[in-house]
This record gives sequence, structure tokens and C-alpha cells, in this order.
Amino acid sequence: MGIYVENNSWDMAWIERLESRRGVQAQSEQLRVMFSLGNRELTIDEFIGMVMNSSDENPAPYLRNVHLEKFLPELMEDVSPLPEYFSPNWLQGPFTKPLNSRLHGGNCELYIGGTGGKFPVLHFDTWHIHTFLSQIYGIKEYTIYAPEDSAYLYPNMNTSRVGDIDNVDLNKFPLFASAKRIRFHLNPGETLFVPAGWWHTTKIITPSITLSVARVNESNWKDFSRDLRVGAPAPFRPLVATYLTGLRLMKAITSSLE
Ligand SMILES: O=C(O)CCC(=O)C(=O)O
Ligand SMILES: [Fe+2]
Repeated sequence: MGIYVENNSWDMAWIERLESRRGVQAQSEQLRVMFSLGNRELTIDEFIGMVMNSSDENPAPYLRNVHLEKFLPELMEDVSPLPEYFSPNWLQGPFTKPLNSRLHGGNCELYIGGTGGKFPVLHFDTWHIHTFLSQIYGIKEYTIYAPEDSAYLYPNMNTSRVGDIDNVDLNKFPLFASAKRIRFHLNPGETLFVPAGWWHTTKIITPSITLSVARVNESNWKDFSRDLRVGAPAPFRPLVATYLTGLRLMKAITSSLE
């Protein structure tokens, strides 16, 4: 059991009705930003229309990585509290603010897309975070590879250079043939745990709503903090290292008091 939405009330028609619950303008602004559609206004209504008519040949844009609390705060009550086993979450608590411009405390991100929509790249999640992906509505295909297969995936940092995994040029990327593909459907009510460093990408089978949460805790702290340190501009690295050591110490103390 993953994230539980009260009364299983989220479906496309329901998302569409959000429009009447909020200002159209705010939604349009959000979608414009998400899809980089320039000055084109796209209402929730239009977007859901595209999602429902989406096909492999002509996929709708994929609305993804939307910070739920920021963009649709009224939905938070539907998904709270998060399952107990999503803990511990070191992205929340005192002094975590500097981590959270991108990870926003490990709060939910929302994904909505139609048939044929794809996550754009095979990747593992930035900074070696762990991720829980809960399928709320529709069916999504996940393709994953173990960290041990990295050498076959032509990594460029945390993304793969092979492009579309179903049409890989084996002359250019011959080692890809040795990677062990694991592919399955995630159905409504199911949650996938993607541990840090596991490669993954997706394709939407039927109109789909997914929620994800990022997690950092003792189990991935070492890789997470190294990625953050190494990713910082050189002059800031000592400062970042000191901050992370302090935070680690505080988490050790607070968890020993629990
Ligand atoms: O469900 C998806 O499309 C994958 C999302 C994902 O991997 C990500 O946001 O990092
Ligand atoms: Fe991911």
C-alpha cells in the first residue's frame, strides 16, 4: 500500500474539475511554465483533453515533477499522512532548508500524462536520493537497470547517453546489449521503491497520475553528501562539507533521542 488518496477520488475528470476550484489563470501559469509553451495559454481543461487523446504517435506533453504543495496545496489533505515506511526522512527538520530548493523536504511531486508519454531520459535520481513512486491512476511502464549495469549504460553524470532505450544505436553503444533490462507495469495502488543509484525511465500506457517522494537518510547519506559537495563550486566546497557534517551530527543525535 503506497500513498493513499482519500476515497480513490483522483481521476482525470476530477483533475479537470480542479479548474473550477481554482483560478484558471494560476493553472495556466503553472502549465505554461511546466511545458515551456511560451505565451500559449493552456488550461487544465485543454491539458486533460490532450492527455485523454494522447497516443504513441502523438503523445500529450507530460506534466511532471510538479511540487504538489506549492502548485496544488488543496490536494495535500488527500495524501496526508504519508505511509509510515517512507520514514525516516532527513530532508525535513531544523537546518534542512539549504537542501530543499530542489527537493522541497521530500514532499510529493505530481506527474500527469497520456498514452505514449515518456520520461525523457534514462537516469538515476540526482544526488543519490531514494524515491518512492506511487501510481494513483492509470498504468505506467517502468524500465530499470541495477547500479551494477552502469558501465553498459554510457553514463554522463546521472543520465545515460543511449537516448531512447527502445531504439539504441548498438554500433555507437555496443555495451548496452549487455545491460539487464527489468521492465514492468506499475498499476494503481502500487508503489515502486527506487533505491539510490538504480537507473530508470518510464512510458505511459494509459492516462496516468503518479506521485513521487524523495528520501535521504542514513542509508544513502554518504553518496548524497558526496554528490552535493562535489557538485558545489570549488570555493564553496569546504562550507558545504561543514554544513553537511553538522547536519549529519544533528540527525545522529536526534535519532538517538527518539
Ligand atoms: O514516473 C516517472 O515518469 C519517472 C519519474 C522520475 O524518474 C523522476 O522524476 O526522477
Ligand atoms: Fe527518476
